[in-house]
Amino acid sequence: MISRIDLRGSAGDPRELLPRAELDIGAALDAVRPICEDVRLRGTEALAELTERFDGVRPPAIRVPRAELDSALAGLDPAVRAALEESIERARRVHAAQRREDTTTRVVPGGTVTERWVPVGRVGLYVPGGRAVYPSSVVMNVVPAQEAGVDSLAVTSPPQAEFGGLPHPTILAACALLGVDEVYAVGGAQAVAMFAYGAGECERADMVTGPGNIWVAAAKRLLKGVIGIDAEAGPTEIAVLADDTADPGYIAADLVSQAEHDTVAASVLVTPSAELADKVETELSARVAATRHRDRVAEALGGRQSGIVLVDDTAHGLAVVDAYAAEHLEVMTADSAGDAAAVRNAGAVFVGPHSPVSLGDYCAGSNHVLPTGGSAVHSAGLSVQTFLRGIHVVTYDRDALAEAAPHVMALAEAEDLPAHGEAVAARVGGASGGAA
Ligand code: HSO
Ligand code: ZN
Repeated sequence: MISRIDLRGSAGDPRELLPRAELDIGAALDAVRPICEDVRLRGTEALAELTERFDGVRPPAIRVPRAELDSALAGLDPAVRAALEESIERARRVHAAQRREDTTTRVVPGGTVTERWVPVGRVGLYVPGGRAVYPSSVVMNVVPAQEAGVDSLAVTSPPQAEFGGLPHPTILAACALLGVDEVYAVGGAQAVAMFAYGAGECERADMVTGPGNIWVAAAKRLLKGVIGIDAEAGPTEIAVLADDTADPGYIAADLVSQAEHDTVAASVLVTPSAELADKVETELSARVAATRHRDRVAEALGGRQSGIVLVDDTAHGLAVVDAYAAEHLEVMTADSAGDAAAVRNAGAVFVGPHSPVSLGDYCAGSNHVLPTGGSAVHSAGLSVQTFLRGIHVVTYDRDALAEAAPHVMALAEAEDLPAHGEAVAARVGGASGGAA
């Protein structure tokens, strides 16, 4: 059911042997272009028509009334409410600690550079509403934005015909718990355009974040520049680095857990132990047969993006998981902490037998919006930092400028930009002329 890839004795680049599901966002660009243009030109009228066309429902208004948020919260299952509250609280603690202090460096006497961290002014958050209804993702997007100090935060999610044209009630309840009261019933590419250009009651936003389907990803790519975006999220991935000290039952459970997201989700085990590989395979068969979404899971595990990879030893395994750069990496080895510390590329690392990815998905305090598709080699998950800009504030006095002047002038000359030097000479005199 799950393929096996034997890399023992091979020192080459394993990346080609660990293919990933690819999302062809480029092909969707032409389809979303007229939609975004329509929203730009006709605002709420376009939104109403597009919503009717794509979601099969016409909400009474694009903005969800406050009373609907309150009643969704009142109707929320108490156990789910308690879980969301705990998730929010833990995420707040972790993300509050990420907030950086402004730093001032005295470069020379009389010359300083301060890095001032300033939150993005207005952020729009997209929450999917089809098969995947993830109130946990509302938490993971809203908490870092709030902890960064973003003061205008709007959420949008597609209207659901079965809920009278409102977004899913657990999404509304999560917004209410987080104190977000600006919520729209708009989905797809048109939602990204609404944030990029503004429409009716929804003022344009500076940035849009959150996962979405291929149309949402295409609209983000198209409108990037008009509006800031987070990463383009692809199908979820779990890689497990384990040796024969690991529990095969735990590994199988975790591989199945992320495979449940999507038929193109990737579940990869990297191990030097063929015996462990056999045991995990046996455990997988039993688990897949018993799990609710067995068809989806079986397709994901059987897909070319999933597999069990045999390596020479743990060091070789570390090289393989680094090359793969998984969104989620679990380390269950004789020295889990030591091996995890050696990992260079991963969205998040889960250490030891009692830190499964699903804990991180909901309630570890860590963020679950993480780089996929190998982008963990250059990017990190969503954090407070995503919503902050470090502005350099430069303050030099006359003496400090005079001292730097020859260097500015030399470099300005070298770049054939003499007016650059003259701007300094105008203040302090010097070779480029001008009054002192
Ligand atoms: N594993 C997903 C996040 C998620 N899991 C949401 C459950 N709900 C991507 O990191
Ligand atoms: Zn998950």
